[in-house]
Amino acid sequence: QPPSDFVEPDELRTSFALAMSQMYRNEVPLYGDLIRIVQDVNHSVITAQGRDGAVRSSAELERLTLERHGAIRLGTPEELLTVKRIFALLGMQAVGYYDLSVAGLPMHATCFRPVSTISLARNPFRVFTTLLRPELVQSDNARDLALQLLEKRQIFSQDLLRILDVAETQNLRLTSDQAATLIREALYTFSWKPVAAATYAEYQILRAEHPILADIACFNSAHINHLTPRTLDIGAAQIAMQKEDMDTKDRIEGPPIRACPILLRQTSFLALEEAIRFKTDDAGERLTSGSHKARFGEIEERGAAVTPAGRDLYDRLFSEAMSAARGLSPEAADAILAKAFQRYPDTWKELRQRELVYCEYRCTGKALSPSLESGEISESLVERLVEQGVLEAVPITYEDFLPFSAAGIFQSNLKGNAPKAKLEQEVPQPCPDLPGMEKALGGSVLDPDDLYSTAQRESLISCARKLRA
Ligand code: OOG
Ligand code: NI
Repeated sequence: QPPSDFVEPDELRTSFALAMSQMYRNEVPLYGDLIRIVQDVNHSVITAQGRDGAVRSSAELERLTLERHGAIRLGTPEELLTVKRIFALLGMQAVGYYDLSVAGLPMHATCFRPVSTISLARNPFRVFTTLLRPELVQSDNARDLALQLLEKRQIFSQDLLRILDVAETQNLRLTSDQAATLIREALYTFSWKPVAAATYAEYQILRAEHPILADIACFNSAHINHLTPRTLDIGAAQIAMQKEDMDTKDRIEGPPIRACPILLRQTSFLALEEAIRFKTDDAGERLTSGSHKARFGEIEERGAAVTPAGRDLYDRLFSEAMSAARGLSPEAADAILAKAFQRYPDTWKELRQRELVYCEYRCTGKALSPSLESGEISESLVERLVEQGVLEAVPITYEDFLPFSAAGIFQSNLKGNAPKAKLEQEVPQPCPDLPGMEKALGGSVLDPDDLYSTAQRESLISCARKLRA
């Protein structure tokens, strides 16, 4: 094959994300409503902000319109390895480690996403991918049953496995025919199965232990459980969701409203109760009707990526506010959070000067002024150039997730579903296992901070080159 016949990974990722969005819209019509709401809100924000707002070019608008993240929950290291091979073909790698034991969940996660500035600008499609940690399941009986069910299932088709092998002999590239097969077969893995792979009795044993355990182990797929569009105003989008009678979460996760948005804020509508048929015995000849809750709708607003110092300050203020808010109403919690975050600088200039956020620097075209040499020494050179309008500092978008927000989203979907004693009385002991995740992945997860600081540094190097020329 001449190289030009191969589909570029960035292009394949966009085709895949569009196909997944179409599939999810067919499966969950409320998702279509969510997309409409978010697009209306975004349109109003862009119109109100004009040319100096969050979206300044048609490329930025295209990224925003395409932008989604999804989530899947996997049962075994073998499943994770195959999923990693699928995402590699779409130009997505494992970035970051999320310990969900902080929320009493027997699982940990990573995110598959593109990593280069260019690929992110084209389509930042990401998939939050959780992996079961059987060692954290308390009941021996439930753990053994879950592992037995997982051992028996095959969530990947033979055609999918074949195309992965082919791609790997073609330097991770596919022709357009092969790409179509990959998309079709991979979507099958991520689709909803209305007939469970477990008997109703098995399902109930796992669900009594933990609803997430039943979701992970009882189906012959790693169904996508939400697909999240990005909004420019999550407050307005949440109000619009409520106007359409969507059963929304009672608080927005993440930082409070700020003049300079950082990290991410998320909210969701709660998981739907969906009809499922279960086997009554292992032979599976007779089926019985039941239901299952897994799929929900989520929206998010993304702000600037923060440096380790910025993240430290965020974590400190956040956990301080959340312990003070324990047991209070959502409104009271939000007020406490807003008050705590008065101590988080909220102008881009101060955020930059205190090195709390990452920025991409661009040359504006304005020449260096002769006074440069005699300027204030106390300010950094870069900051002076920004002040003089020679450089423009554009905050880098946060492309990752927050473990406590993820935990909050999980918990909101378990409400009234899990035995209360398990969720509220036990104080979860955080027990991260990054080496375990990396062993399952057969490689390391990338550090998000390395990616952001490299993007910032490279933008400065390229500005320096232009200014010297
Ligand atoms: C994932 C929940 C976390 C997010 O955006 O942090 C999440 C799941 O329920 O599988 O959606
Ligand atoms: Ni999500």
